[in-house]
Amino acid sequence: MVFFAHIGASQLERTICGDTAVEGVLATNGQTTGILPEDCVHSRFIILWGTNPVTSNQHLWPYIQKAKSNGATIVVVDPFKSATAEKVDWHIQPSPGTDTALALGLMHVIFKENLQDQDYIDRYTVGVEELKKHVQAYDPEAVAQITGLEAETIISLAKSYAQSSPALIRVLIGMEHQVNGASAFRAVAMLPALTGAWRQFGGGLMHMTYELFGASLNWESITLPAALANQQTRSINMIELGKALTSKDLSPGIDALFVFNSNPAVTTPNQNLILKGLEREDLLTIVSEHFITDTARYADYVFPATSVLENWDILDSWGSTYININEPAIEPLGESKTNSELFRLLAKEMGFTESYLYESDIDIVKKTLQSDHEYLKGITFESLRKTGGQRLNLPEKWMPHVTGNFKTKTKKCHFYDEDIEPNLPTYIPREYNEADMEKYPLHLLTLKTPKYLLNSSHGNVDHILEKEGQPYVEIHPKDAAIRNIADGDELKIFNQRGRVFMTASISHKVTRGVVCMPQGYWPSLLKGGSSANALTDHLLTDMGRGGAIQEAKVEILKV
Ligand SMILES: Nc1nc2c(c(=O)[nH]1)N[C@H]1C(S)=C(S)[C@@H](COP(=O)(O)OP(=O)(O)OC[C@H]3O[C@@H](n4cnc5c(=O)[nH]c(N)nc54)[C@H](O)[C@@H]3O)O[C@H]1N2
Ligand SMILES: Nc1nc2c(c(=O)[nH]1)N[C@H]1C(S)=C(S)[C@@H](COP(=O)(O)OP(=O)(O)OC[C@H]3O[C@@H](n4cnc5c(=O)[nH]c(N)nc54)[C@H](O)[C@@H]3O)O[C@H]1N2
Ligand SMILES: [Mo]
Repeated sequence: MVFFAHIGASQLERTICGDTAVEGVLATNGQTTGILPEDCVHSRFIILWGTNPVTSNQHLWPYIQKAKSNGATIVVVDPFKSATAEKVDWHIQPSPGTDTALALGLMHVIFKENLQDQDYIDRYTVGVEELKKHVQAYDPEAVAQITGLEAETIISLAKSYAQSSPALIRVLIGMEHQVNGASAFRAVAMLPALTGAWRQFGGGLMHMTYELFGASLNWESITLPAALANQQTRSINMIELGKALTSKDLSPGIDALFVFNSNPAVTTPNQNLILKGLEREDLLTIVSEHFITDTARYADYVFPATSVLENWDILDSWGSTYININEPAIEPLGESKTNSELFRLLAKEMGFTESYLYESDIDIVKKTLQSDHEYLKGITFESLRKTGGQRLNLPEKWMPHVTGNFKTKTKKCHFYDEDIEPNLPTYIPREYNEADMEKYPLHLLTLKTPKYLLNSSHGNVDHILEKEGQPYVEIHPKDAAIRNIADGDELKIFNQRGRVFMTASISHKVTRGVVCMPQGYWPSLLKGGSSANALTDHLLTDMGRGGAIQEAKVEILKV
């Protein structure tokens, strides 16, 4: 990053993952660090809201199972019957992108049944009267219309949640890839304050833990020097890469693209527009990679990158409280270089002399750990080399909001915020024109369901693809019947942006009007040369400038 700042390159808004979710939770709580993963074993009612830990958060799942064996009821709220939804007590399957309405509907019932914790609300929250008024419009019947759920389900979920203790809601990022993704997180994050769930150990919201590392590691030593940080350079949003590479309006246009740690030809929405951009003869494309990915195929230069076996690194976490050191097991093979070594070599070739361009990886690791913060007490470069990884030195019982202590400007939980538009989370669906809705009536989810892929990583490894098996598009029996589709038929799934060929799996994993296909497959390895993101759009979310990737509409034909 220092190297790119030094040469004055455009900045990248790296918002494809987490920013929308975080923005929503921050609006309500001012911080995302709620309940810690291990502490969910104390919960008696757990809602896994738009997250699929059996596949995507495997280190959390054993704790959820422990909670279950301790007597907890486990609920999943997900428009798709994920691997997790198949294993829990209660799967609630709303239409995609309707969680804001569902959360407000639960609040409606909680107020109506007088199940709120008035004392907690009075002491530690802002705007309850506005919220009460606002949720009047979200009665169970209205919310049933929006979400496709039964009104009874909404009432029953609200009562079970509010009457269980400790009650935990686990969110990660799943529902952020919708146009109103941040509003959904903002609304869901209000529930534990409304019911006072934060008062109990194991009750509240579980989201991210990265703030613990943000507070304790020595970031100052490795951030940009002030002179560079204050430079005025434009930002390009990574969601809009295709648009940025092909736009005639961008001035100056993009002449060179440097890709590392990412495979946008597979993972970024509007795949065909990205490929069109990558095909430009006048674009200099440089990729640092382990493999010739579908992005690297378009590169003018490919540089071999080291793997985790060959480089020093320090690993903080999104979801755990452990800090780990990565020590190279072997010397870099062949000509492979760590990302930072590649930038140092480029800086040298370019004749730059600033010392900040030349810090070694091990120095960066050591400096990051130089901190007097109490969370890092007993954690040093030497101790990490011995242990490999250590838990942050956190207080015995982590109960962040037992007595309020929110990190908002008022130090209270914000049901209402005069500085955010709208002032209360509001269900605002995307409006489609009628002609498009007729042409592309099915809502497409493109999900990280493959068991052995990590996003697009490993998507080129034969034995992994073999274990993964054939990719299927899930379609509801009624949607299949009206299209004369039988199980196992070859299908073309298409919209304005592209088409993907995949085999039909007729199932109740999706509700009527929703279809689902796996994300992660490389387009070059699928029939027709397109994969899931050929159908998604580079539309941005309501807050946080993330991507509304799961907002795609498609039609399906038998081929
Ligand atoms: N095995 C494996 N593990 C991974 C990854 C991987 O690729 N493979 N990727 C890693 C990454 S980068 C991340 S960010 C995490 C993500 O982990 P999660 O937060 O679990 O997110 P996703 O897997 O994207 O989606 C989780 C669920 O959200 C649901 N969902 C989609 N739209 C909505 C909606 O509008 N409302 C609701 N309620 N639910 C919705 C989907 O159907 C899906 O089942 O996983 C990480 N772990
Ligand atoms: N349709 C759809 N699209 C999605 C999602 C979805 O659910 N649906 N999920 C989104 C999410 S949450 C995320 S996080 C993104 C992830 O998208 P990406 O960030 O593009 O993640 P990967 O596909 O894992 O690509 C990482 C690449 O970096 C390479 N790599 C690994 N280590 C190194 C290294 O040390 N140096 C260098 N130079 N390269 C290295 C790997 O070989 C791999 O090719 O995808 C997003 N895209
Ligand atoms: Mo992600």
